[in-house]
Amino acid sequence: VYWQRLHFDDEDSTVPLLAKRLNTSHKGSIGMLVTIGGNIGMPGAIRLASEAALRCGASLVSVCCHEGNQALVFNGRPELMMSATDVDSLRQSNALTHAKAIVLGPGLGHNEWAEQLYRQVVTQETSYAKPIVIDADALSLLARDNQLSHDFEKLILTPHPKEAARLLACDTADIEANRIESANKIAQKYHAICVLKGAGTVITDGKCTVINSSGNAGMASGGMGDVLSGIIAALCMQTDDTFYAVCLSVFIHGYAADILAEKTGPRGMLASDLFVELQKLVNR
Ligand code: NPW
Ligand code: AMP
Ligand code: MG
Repeated sequence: VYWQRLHFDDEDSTVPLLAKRLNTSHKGSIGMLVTIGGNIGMPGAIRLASEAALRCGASLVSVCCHEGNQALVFNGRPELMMSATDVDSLRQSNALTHAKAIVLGPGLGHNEWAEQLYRQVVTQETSYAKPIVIDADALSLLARDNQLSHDFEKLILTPHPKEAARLLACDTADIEANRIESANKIAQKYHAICVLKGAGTVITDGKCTVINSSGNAGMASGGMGDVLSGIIAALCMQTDDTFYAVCLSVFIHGYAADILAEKTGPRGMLASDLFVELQKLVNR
C-alpha cells in the first residue's frame, strides 16, 4: 500500500517523498542526531552512518566514537561534530538528552567500552520517546540482554539475518526460511519496528508488514548496512510518521544502489557511492 501511494518508481511523480522543508527551517528545528559506535578497527562504520545522515537531511550529527579513531572518523568531513569518546564523556556532554534521534551500533564492537555505551543509551530515560536505531554490534548486545527493561516509543532494529538469529536465539537458516514471521517475532519481542535486511528487506511493526522492492546484489559490500542506519535516523527526524520514515529509508537506500548499478554494474559498488544519489532522492 505504501509503495503504491508514493509512486516511488515513477520518475515524473509530483508527490514528494518527504514533506518540503519549510523556508523557516533551521538546524535547531530539524535537530541533532547522535551516532554511537566506531570502536578500534571500525572507524568506517560510524563515519558511513553519520555521513549518510547528513546527506539525508539531519542538520547536525554528533559522533561518539573511540578516542583512537577520532582522526579517522572526522577526516575530510568537518561538518561532523564530536560528542564523546566513552561513556563518561557522553554523560558529561548531555548529548543524549539534546539528541533528536540516536543511532547505536555501527562498528561498536563488544568490549567493555561498547557495553557501557550500549547500557547508557538503553537505560537513559530521555531516550524512551526518541527514534533510536539499534544496528550491528548493538543488536548482539541486545540479544545478550534478551529484553529491554523499558519500552521505547520509537525503537528501530535493523538486523541482517545473522543478527536476527541472535535476537531470536535460533539459526540463520531458520530466519531465512521464514523471513516475514521472523521479522514479526522480533518486532513483537522487542516492541520495535524490525527491518530484516537482505534481498527483499522486510519491515514490520508487528501489525503492518512491507517488503521492499529496491536494491541489488551490488549492496553485498561492507558498510551498506551502516549507511542504512544513518538514513533511517535522518528521515525519522524529518517526519513524525516513524513507520513511513523507515520504509522510505529502506526504499531509497536500495533505489540509490539501483541507480548506481544501472550506470556501473553491481560489482565494486561502495557504500559511500550511495551518498550522491541519496541526497537527490531525499529532495525528490
Ligand atoms: P555467514 O558467513 O553466512 O555465517 P556479523 P558484521 C551473515 C561493522 N562493519 N544473509 C554472514 O554469516 C559493523 O557495523 C564495519 C545471510 C556474515 O558473515 C559491525 O559493527 C565496517 N547471512 C561489525 O562490523 C564495514 C548474512 O552475518 C555475518 C547476511 C560486525 O558486523 C563492515 C556477519 O555478521 C561492517 O559493517 C545476509 N544478507 N548478511 C567498517 N568499514 O568499519 C550477513 N550475514 O558477525 O554480525 O558481522 O555484519 O560484519
Ligand atoms: P549489512 O549486512 O548490515 O552491511 O547490511 C547490508 C545492506 O545491504 C542491507 O540493507 C541489505 O538489505 C542490503 N543488501 C545486501 N545484499 C543485498 C541484495 N542481494 N539485494 C538487496 N539488498 C541487499
Ligand atoms: Mg551491518
